[in-house]
Amino acid sequence: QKYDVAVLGATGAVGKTMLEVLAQREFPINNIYALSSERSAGTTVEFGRRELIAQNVDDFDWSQVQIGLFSAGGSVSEKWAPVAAEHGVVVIDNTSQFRYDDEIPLVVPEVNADALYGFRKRNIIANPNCSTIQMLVALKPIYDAVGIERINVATYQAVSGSGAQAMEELAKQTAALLNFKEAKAEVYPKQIAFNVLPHIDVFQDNGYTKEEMKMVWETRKIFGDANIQVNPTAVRVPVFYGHSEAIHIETREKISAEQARELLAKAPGVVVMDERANGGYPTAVTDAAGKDDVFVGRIREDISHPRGLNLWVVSDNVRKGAATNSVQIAETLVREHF
Ligand code: 2RA
Repeated sequence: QKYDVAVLGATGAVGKTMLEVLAQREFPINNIYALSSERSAGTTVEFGRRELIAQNVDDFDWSQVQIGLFSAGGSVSEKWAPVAAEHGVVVIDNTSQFRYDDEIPLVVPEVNADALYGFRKRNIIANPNCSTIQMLVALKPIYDAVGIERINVATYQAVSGSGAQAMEELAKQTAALLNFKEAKAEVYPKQIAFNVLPHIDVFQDNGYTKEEMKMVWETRKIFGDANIQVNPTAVRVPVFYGHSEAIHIETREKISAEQARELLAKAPGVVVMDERANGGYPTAVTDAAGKDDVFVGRIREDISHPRGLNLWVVSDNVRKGAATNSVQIAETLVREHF
């Protein structure tokens, strides 16, 4: 069977990648519609070897499609996801708009595909935040084997997570500085080139940022564990594609680095790169960018805690962190639920 699919936000970094991944993975598509705001309507986007013209979502007839992949900002999803859902469209939403709604599944197929059984309640499925996705793909096998009580994580997040203007800012600042000119900070509050900013999304009353709290809220919902303790620090780094994470967990039962390595090597969606030698670890630029896997290295027992384990986790934030996870949800749906 083939499906009629719409991508809303088709001219943005994630939307373009959704189209790229749908084509690359040969998702069974009958008709494909690229949807955008009025401002971006008319823009040409690629779908495999085809070119699509982005249509204004305001004029779109949702009865034409069965699946909608959304990534055009929370307010756009808030407006159009219920409209599409009422037409029977299954919406897979990459924004944070619906993630914390108890009636809406928040899904990483390798981690909690069973949560999809509830999707018909609202016909909306939420795609988790990129920094949560890669962390939980890596932690799932360990969580199932020995339980996890606490997660400390520091993230090193690429500027593509902020969108095209942020990528342009990094490039412009870098060029300016290399030419002994002043680096102007407009997208970010401070210079990002050759610098790191401990600030992603808005500050909360507890001193954490919303990006950090998303990792707490989403980990608990996806693992179905209201008691797991999560302590993130989310940092923006001068990298274009690929988020990196230094993860320190406290497990319920002791697990050795070797046991963890063996579990991870068999885990779906995980690639272990863990040699204690030069280059024996994954990095965003050399290994993760452009790929769909979650790469894990620097696996070692925590010398400061009897049941502690440390991991270094890297993944392409636009692909597995957004577009590919969304397409994998759609693949799981058509394979098992439609
Ligand atoms: C970021 N995870 O990296 C957020 C949203 N994509 O900016």
